[in-house]
Formats: sequence, structure tokens, C-alpha cells
Amino acid sequence: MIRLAPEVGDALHAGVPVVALESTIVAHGLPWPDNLDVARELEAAVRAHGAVPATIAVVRGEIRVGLDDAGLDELARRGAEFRKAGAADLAVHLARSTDAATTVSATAAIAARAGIRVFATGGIGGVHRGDAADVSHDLAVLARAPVAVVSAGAKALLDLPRTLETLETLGVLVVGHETDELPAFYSRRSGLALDHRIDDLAVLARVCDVRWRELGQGGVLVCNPIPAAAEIPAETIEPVIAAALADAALRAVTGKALTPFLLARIAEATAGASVRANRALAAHDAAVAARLAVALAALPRA
Ligand code: PSU
Ligand code: MN
Repeated sequence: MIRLAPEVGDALHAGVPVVALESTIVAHGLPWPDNLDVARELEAAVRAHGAVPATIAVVRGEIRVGLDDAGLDELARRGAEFRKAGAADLAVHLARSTDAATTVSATAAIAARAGIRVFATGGIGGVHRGDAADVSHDLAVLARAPVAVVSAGAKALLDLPRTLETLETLGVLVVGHETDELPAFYSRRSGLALDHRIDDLAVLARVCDVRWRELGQGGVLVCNPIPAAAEIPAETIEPVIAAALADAALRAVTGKALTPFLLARIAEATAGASVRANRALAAHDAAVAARLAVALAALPRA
């Protein structure tokens, strides 16, 4: 039930670097029509850095690894008509032949099965503020899937200290790329120190390879801060996040609907500035992911 786009299948077969991209950010995380621009921009950033992009989604019950432009257009245009699927939801969509956008958890699980080792996204899910029981399935999949996820940390609307603690509990290797701190999505810094910083992507590729091939371990979260020029200072975005969280509590928005609701509220309240920041950080992640995939493909093979 996994259908590889011809270009992606050929690349995987030939050892050409491939970068997976998720579809929930397109269908649920960003407003139309910016979402289509972002989907195309992420693919272009991957190509510009020497890798083949593979946007992953479930279309009419089939897992697509690599969407063509018509596929990206349908995903962006129909948006929330694609259900939001975590890894656990996939079987239902496949069996019922429905359309679903894949979150980080579903995309990482599929990428691992397809043999794609690098995946770029904006920000992973994590532990929600206030409700310590709402922990994204992204973290559990990251713990076991042999995939490097390049992101600007976890989304700032989450409880970042608890999210970092949970990553540690689960045994996810968290590495800063050009940072000593967990980035805070819209802002470069969170004040939360990371144990590892690796700026040289050839070294990071070696670390990933050792982790997967020698140790048989799982995911690597590569934390790549938003470019300074696109950053929204924490003191600007925090009150906006607080207001969005209060609104969600008032309307009793919980579960899968919560993250999309908060992102939409933040986009409205910042008149699109959050969307511009999200776009810039995701494109930067795609570029670094492609460079990491190129470095992995260049490792000597036994
Ligand atoms: N990153 C973004 N925008 C998004 C998401 C990530 O820049 O919309 C999505 C991802 O798909 C992530 C999901 O897996 O939000 C987390 O949702 P939840 O908290 O319900 O697990
Ligand atoms: Mn959740």
C-alpha cells in the first residue's frame, strides 16, 4: 500500500539522497494559499541542496511517497478534508480508502519503512502546556524510527521543558545544529541547553549511521533554529500564544484539533507574521535536511 513516486523509487534504488516531507503542515498547519507555496518551496529547497523531495500523504487509501505538483495542489487546496493522521491512524485510512495528511509520527514511520533516512518539518509535536497528558505521538515514533528529523525544535505553543525531558526519557538523540539550545520554533532560543551540538553535517551523518547501523537505535532530532532575519522575538509571540491557549480552553478544543486551532489563531493574531516565520524556518529545515541526506549518501559503505 506504499506507492513510491517514480523519481523517489529510482533515487532510493540508486542511493541518491531523498528527503521526506510531511503533509499535515500543508493541510492543517498553514492557510490556503500560502500552504501550496510552502509545499512547493520545501520541495525546491530540498532539490536546491542536491536531494530528491518526497512529500508523504495518504490519497484514497494509498500511501504516496512523493507527490507530483497536482498532488501537492490537491493536498493544499482541500486542506482539512484530508484527515490528520498520526502513525496509529494509518491502518484505518488504508483500509477505508480515505484521504489523510500525515503528521510527523506517521511520516517518520512511513519514511522508515520506505528506507528514507532524513525528514524535514517545521516543528515536531510534544507535550502540550497545561495538559501534561496530551503528549504527541511524534515523540514515541521518533524514539524508534531510524530517521533524522530536522526541525526548528518543537512548536513554541508546547511545554518545551517537558517536551525535552520526554525526548530524553524515550531515548531520542537530540542534537543542536548551529545551536547549543533547543530552538523555540518562532524564536532561535528557549534557554534549554542541549547535550550535543554538531555543526558539521558530515559528522552528524556519521553519528546517525553509527546510531542506526552499529547500535540499532532509533530517531535523531536535529534542532535547526529559524534564520535570525525571520525570527519573532519570544516577548512578541508569547502573549499571542497565551491568548490562543486561553481561547482553546474556553472553546474546549482538545486532541487532534488543538495544534491546528492554535496555529490558525496565532496566524490571525500576528496578521500572517507567524506564517512567514513558519515558512522561513521550514525552508531552512528542508535545506539542512537535504545537505544531511547528501552527507549520509557520501558515507563509505561496508
Ligand atoms: N510543524 C509545523 N506545522 C504543523 C505541524 C508541524 O510547522 O502543523 C504538525 C506536524 O504534523 C506535527 C503535528 O506532527 O503538527 C503535531 O500534532 P499533535 O500535537 O496533535 O500531535
Ligand atoms: Mn495531542
